[in-house]
Amino acid sequence: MSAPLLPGRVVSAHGRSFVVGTSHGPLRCAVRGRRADIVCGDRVEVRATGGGTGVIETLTPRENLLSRADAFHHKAIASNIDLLLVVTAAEPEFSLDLVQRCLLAAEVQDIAALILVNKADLPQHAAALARLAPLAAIGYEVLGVSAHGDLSALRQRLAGRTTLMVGQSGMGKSSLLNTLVPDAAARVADISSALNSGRHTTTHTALHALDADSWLIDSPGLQEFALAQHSLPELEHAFPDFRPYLGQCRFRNCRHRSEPGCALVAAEAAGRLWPARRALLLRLQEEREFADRQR
Ligand SMILES: Nc1nc2c(ncn2[C@@H]2O[C@H](COP(=O)(O)OP(=O)(O)OP(=O)(O)O)[C@@H](O)[C@H]2O)c(=O)[nH]1
Ligand SMILES: [Mg+2]
Ligand SMILES: [Zn+2]
Repeated sequence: MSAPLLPGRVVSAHGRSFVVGTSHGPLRCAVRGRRADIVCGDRVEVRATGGGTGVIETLTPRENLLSRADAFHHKAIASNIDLLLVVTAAEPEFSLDLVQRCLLAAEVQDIAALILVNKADLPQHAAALARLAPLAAIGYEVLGVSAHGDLSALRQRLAGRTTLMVGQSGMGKSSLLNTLVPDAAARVADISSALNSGRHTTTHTALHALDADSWLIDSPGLQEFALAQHSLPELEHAFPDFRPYLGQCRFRNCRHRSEPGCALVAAEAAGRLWPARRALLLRLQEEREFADRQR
């Protein structure tokens, strides 16, 4: 007689080898059949096969899946996310383009997002906050923290949820994890060695339990975040600041470049939109159109 099915949550996924957290502890699992698209955060049912191993038998339908895709590759990051933490810091310098792309990815999946500005202890912290002011004005929440300081405000936001941290290398995601989950033992490299070697400290996405019903997922540093899997209307609607103007352009198929009667161009000219937003939309359009030409 085979062992009963155990509910579990995918802690990490390396190729076709998975670690699944269960009430019986973590199990190193293979997956039944040919499917290998299981990702960190997935809820699954496993059958224990002894010696700390098991087989993933079923995948529970996902609430959402955060992913990125360019013309050639689709990369799933994690699933069943309640909150996306976009982690930035005073140094090294962060890319506003990348921050916005992370926010758009969350928006497309209807996942709440919070921008963290880590390293509040550094003198350049105020300047980092100032760079994010246009996003705060759009309505995104920005929270300053120090991974080595008081994280109670952040802890409150994580309670009862699954939170995914994303961001560039060196922003302090793993440091935050280590403070919040002291036994996470995430490797935190000295920043200079991490940057000089051109390698990222964190090499795999992994889920950690904060308590019985709160989870925190750390992910490797991002250098780019392509959104070419999304249609142009999906991308436009992922800009909350554009929504009052969408459908108001003279031409139904307006690309918001230099068409007459473009509502976005007009709003921008009137100072009601941050110009970096439409510039980003145009880059995303080009990337999507490039991807379409490869198909
Ligand atoms: N001063 C200061 N340094 C910090 C803080 N948080 C992290 N650091 C330092 O920043 C460097 C990078 O931290 P990590 O936690 O490895 O950054 P990461 O975002 O996980 O980087 P990747 O894994 O490469 O994506 C380390 O040297 C940390 O000690 C902070 O709040 N203040
Ligand atoms: Mg890390
Ligand atoms: Zn337009």
